[in-house]
Amino acid sequence: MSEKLLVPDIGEFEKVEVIELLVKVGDKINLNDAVVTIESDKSSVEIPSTISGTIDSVNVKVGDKVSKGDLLLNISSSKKVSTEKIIPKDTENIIKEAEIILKNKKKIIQQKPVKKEQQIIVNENDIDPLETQDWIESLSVVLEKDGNQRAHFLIKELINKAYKEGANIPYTQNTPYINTIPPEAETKSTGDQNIERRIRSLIRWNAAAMVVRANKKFPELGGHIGTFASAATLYDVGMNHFWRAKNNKFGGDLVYFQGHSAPGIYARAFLEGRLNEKQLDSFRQEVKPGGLSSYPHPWLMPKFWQFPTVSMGLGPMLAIYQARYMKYLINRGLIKDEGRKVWAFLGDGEMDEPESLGAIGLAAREKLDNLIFVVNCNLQRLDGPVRGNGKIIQELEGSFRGAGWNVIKVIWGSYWDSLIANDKTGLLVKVMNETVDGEYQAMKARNGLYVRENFFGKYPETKELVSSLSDKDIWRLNRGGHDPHKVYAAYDKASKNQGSPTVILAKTIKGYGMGKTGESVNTTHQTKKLDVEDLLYYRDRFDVPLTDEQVKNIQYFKPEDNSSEIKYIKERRINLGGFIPERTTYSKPIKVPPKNIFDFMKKSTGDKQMSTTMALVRMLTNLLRDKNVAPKLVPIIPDEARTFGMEGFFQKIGIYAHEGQKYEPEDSKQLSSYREDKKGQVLEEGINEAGAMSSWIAAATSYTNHDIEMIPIYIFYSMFGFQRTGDLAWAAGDSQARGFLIGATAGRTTLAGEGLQHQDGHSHLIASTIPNCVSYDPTFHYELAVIFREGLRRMHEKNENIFYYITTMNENYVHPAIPKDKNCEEGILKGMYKIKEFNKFKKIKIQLLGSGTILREMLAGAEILQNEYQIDSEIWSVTSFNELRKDGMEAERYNLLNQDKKQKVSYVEQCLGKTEGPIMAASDYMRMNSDQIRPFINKSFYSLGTDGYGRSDTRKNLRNFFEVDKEHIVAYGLSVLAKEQLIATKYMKQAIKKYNIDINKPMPTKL
Ligand SMILES: Cc1ncc(C[n+]2csc(CCOP(=O)(O)OP(=O)(O)O)c2C)c(N)n1
Ligand SMILES: [Mg+2]
Repeated sequence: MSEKLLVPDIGEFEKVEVIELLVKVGDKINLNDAVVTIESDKSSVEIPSTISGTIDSVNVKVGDKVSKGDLLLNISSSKKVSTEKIIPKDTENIIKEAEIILKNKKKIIQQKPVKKEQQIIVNENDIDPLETQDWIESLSVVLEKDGNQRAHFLIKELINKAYKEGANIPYTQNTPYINTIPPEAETKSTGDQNIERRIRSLIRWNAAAMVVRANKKFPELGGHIGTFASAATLYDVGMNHFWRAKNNKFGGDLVYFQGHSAPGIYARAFLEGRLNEKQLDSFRQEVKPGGLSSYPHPWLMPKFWQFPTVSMGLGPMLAIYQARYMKYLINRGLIKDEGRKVWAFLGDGEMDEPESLGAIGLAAREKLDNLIFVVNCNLQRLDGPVRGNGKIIQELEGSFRGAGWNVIKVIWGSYWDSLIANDKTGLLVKVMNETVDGEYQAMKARNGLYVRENFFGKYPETKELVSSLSDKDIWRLNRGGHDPHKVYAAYDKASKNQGSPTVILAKTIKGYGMGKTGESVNTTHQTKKLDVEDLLYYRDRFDVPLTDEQVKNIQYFKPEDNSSEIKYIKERRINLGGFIPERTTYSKPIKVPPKNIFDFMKKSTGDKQMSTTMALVRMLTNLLRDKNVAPKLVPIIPDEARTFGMEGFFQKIGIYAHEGQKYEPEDSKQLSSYREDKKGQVLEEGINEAGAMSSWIAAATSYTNHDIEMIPIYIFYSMFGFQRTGDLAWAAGDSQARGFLIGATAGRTTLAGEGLQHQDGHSHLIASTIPNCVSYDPTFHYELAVIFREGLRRMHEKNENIFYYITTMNENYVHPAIPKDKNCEEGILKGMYKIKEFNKFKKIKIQLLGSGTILREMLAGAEILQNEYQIDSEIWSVTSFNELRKDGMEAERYNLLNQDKKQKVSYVEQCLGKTEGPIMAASDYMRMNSDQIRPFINKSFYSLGTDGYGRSDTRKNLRNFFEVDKEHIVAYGLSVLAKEQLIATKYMKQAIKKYNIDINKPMPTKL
C-alpha cells in the first residue's frame, strides 16, 4: 500500500526551501529516518519519516519551497505510525520509577523506630508548658509506635491544617544545633582507630612541615596550614574507607579537594610512597619540573590533580554539574552505572560565593544522589568569622534543606554524647542553639575554664552537667568534624542516601592543633610559619615521634615501609582500588569524519544568504550523520536554541531530562517540538551560563574523568561567554578541557538591535588570555568548516589539550566558494589568507585586512577604491589575530635568542612582508584585536575597530558610528595612503565630504 509523506507542522514557517534530499526512489527507510532537510532564513531541520517502507517517488527537489501539508514522498509501507503515536511517552518508565520509590518508602517505613528519652524543652515563650508536654508526649508515642515517617506525616498535616486556618507562620528549615545522626543510629567504622590516628598525626605533621620548610627557605612562597589542620579527619576517613579509585574494574569516585588543603593531600601521598621528600621540598616551586603546585592544578600536575578548585565557588558548581553529567552519560548508555560518587570539599567561607549555592536547586531537582558536599565549617574565613553573629551551619542547613538536599550535621564529637543524653532539661541544646559562631570561635582560642564559665555557665543546670569534668576534660569535648566516628557515620549515611544529594556540615576548628599562634584565631588562615615552641606543641599534641632536635630541624616523618602505619595506609588504598587523587586517561580518540563531510560548505551558496550560525547548525546536523562523531556530540545551550536556529535538535536528538517527559508538550504536533527525553543528547541549561559552562567542562574533561572522549559544543551569546564566566574558562584551560565554545551572535555591530549589554567587541581578546584556547573569527562558511574539522582532528583525534573558541554571527549574506589557492586551508588555520586582489592600475596599492563580517566591508571598500580612485589592493581574510600573534611572538622570541642563526619569519611577515603599500586592518572588535600583529611587520600599520560601548541601531548605522563601514574604510584608506605620501590629501578630503564623515565627532569610546 502506498502512503504519502507530507511536510509536517513546521510552526510559523511557510515556503521553506528544500536544501537536501537524503533519500532516493527505491531506498528502504525506517520510521524516523531523516528524508529531507529544509531550511528557513534562520534554521535548518531534517524531516523524519513517519512511515517505514520503500520509496516509490520523491516529489520534491532541492530548491523547492514547501509548506505544511505538501507532498514529499510516496512510500510503499509495511506499517504506518501516526504522528500522534511517535510523541514520546515515558508513562511506563514513570510507573516503574514510582513503584521503586514506593518500595523504598516501604523500606524506610519498616525501619526500626529509634527509642529516645524524652526531653522537656524549657522555652520562655511557652505560655502553657503542660499542654506543650502533652503534645510532645503524643509525638513520642507515635515515634515509638509507628516510626519517623508517620511522625513526620502528622507534623506535616498539622502544619497544613494551621496554614489552611490562616496561621501563615513561616516554617523553619532548621533543626536543633545537634548532630543529625543520633549516637544510637551511627554506623561504626571497621577501621583500626589507633593506627588511623597515628597516620593522621603524621599527615598533619608533614603537611605543616612542608609549608614551614618552604617558607623558611623562601619566605615569599606562602602556603596554608590552618585549612588542612581543620579538615584532616574529614579527608582521612574518606581516604581510608570511602573513596574508591579508578582502575580497570571501576570508574572511580571523583573528589574535589578544597584548594587550600593541598598540603595535606601531598602529605598523605608522601606516606603512600607517591611523593618523596625532595618533591615535598619543592612545594610551591613549580618552575623546575617536579614541583608541587600550590593548589590543585591539573595543568601543572597532570598526573595528580583532577579538578582545579582554588578559585572559591567554582568547585561546588563544577561538582554539581559533574554529578549531573555522570548521570547524563549513564542515562545515554555511554557509561555503566557503577554507583560512583562525586565528593566536593568546600570551605564555609567559600559558601558565600554566589556560585557555591547557585546550582544547589538543580542538584536536588535532578536527584543527584551521586553527589556529596562536605562543608568544612571551621567558622572562619580569611579575615575573621564567617558568621560571627549567627551560625553558618544553621544557615546552610536552611538553604540546603529548602532546596531539597539531604542535610547531615556533624557538630559535636563523641565526648559530647553523654552530656547531650543527660540534658534532661533541654537547656544544653538551648545554649548550643543560642551561642553564636563568634563565641564558639573565641572559646576554642581560649581554654577549658573559659568554656565552663561562658558556655556551660549560662544556666545553673548546664553548669551542673559538667561539674564532674575537669577544665581539661571540658577542653577535650571535641567537635564533630574532628571525630572519626562521627565523620564515618555521616559518610556512611551520605553514601547510602537515595533520591537526593547530600551535604555534610562538619563543625571543625580552624588551625586545629596549631597552638596559641594558630588555633581558632583570626589570623589562622595566613599562618605559614610556626616557631619552635609551636612546633613542639604540635608534635606533642599529635604524639609525633620526633626528637626536639628533629622538630627544630622541621624534619618530615615517614615510618619504615614495613611499619604497621605504612602497611595499613597502603592496604586501605589497595582495598579501595588505588590512589586518590590520580589523573589518568584511557579514552579512545574519536576518528574524525572524512574530509568530504563538509564539502557542501566549500561551495558557493549562490543567491542564498545565510549566517555563519546557520552554517554551523547545518554542519552539526551533518556531523550527526557520522556514526563515530554523532553519539559523542554534547550540544549545550543556555535557553537560546531558537535564537541560534537549533530547535531542530529537539526532535532529532532530544533534550536530556532525567525524568523523561511527563507531559505532552504544547507544540507536540510540530516538527521541532520541545522533546525531553531520558536519553536526550542536548543539555538545555536554562538561563544559566555558569551552569552551561560547568557542564561543558564536565564533558570536555570526560576523557579523563570517565575515560570517554566527548565533543562538547557550548553555544552562547558571545557577550555572555568569557566576560560572564571567564574564571570558569580559565579553570577549563587548567583542566585541559577539549571541546568547542561557540560565541554566537558575535560582533559589536553585527548583533544590531540588542544594544550595549549584548554587543561583544572584545571576547576574542579575553579568549586570547587563556594560553591553550585557540580562537577564530571566521566570515565564510568554508572557513568555519575548515576550522571546525581541524579542531575535531587536533582535540578529539590527536588529543591535544586545547579548546576552541569560534565566533559565529547572525548576519545573513551570500557565501562564496573556497578560493582555489592550494594554501588557502593552511592560511585559514594559521590565521590569514589572501581572499581577493584588485590589480588593475598597478600604481598605488594598499593591504586590507578584515575579520568577521567586517571583512565584507573591506571587500566592498576595496572595490570602491579600485573603481573610484584607481587604487589597487590585496584583501586578506584574517580568521584569527590571536593565532597570528602567537606565531609572531614565537618567531620574535626565537630571533632575539638566536641572532647568530637563520632568523625565523613570522607567518604575518610571510604573508605581508613582500607586499606593496601600507596595511589597514579592521574587525568587529576593539582595535587591540588587530593591533596584536602590529609588532610583527615592518610596515605602516593602521587599525580600525569597534572601541566603545555598543548601542541599538541598524548594522549600517552602527558600522558608520564605529567607523568600520565601507565608506570609512575608503576614507581612512585614502588618508593612510596620503600619510604615506602615496597620494594627495585632497582625495581623503573628498571622501570625507562625500560620505558625510564628521571629523569633529569624538572617539566612540567617549560616547
Ligand atoms: C574567588 C576567590 N576569592 C578569594 C580567594 C582568597 N581566599 C583564599 S582562602 C580564603 C578564605 C577561605 O575560607 P573558607 O572557605 O572558610 O576556607 P577555610 O580555609 O576556612 O577552610 C580566601 C578569601 C580565593 N581563593 N578565591
Ligand atoms: Mg572556613
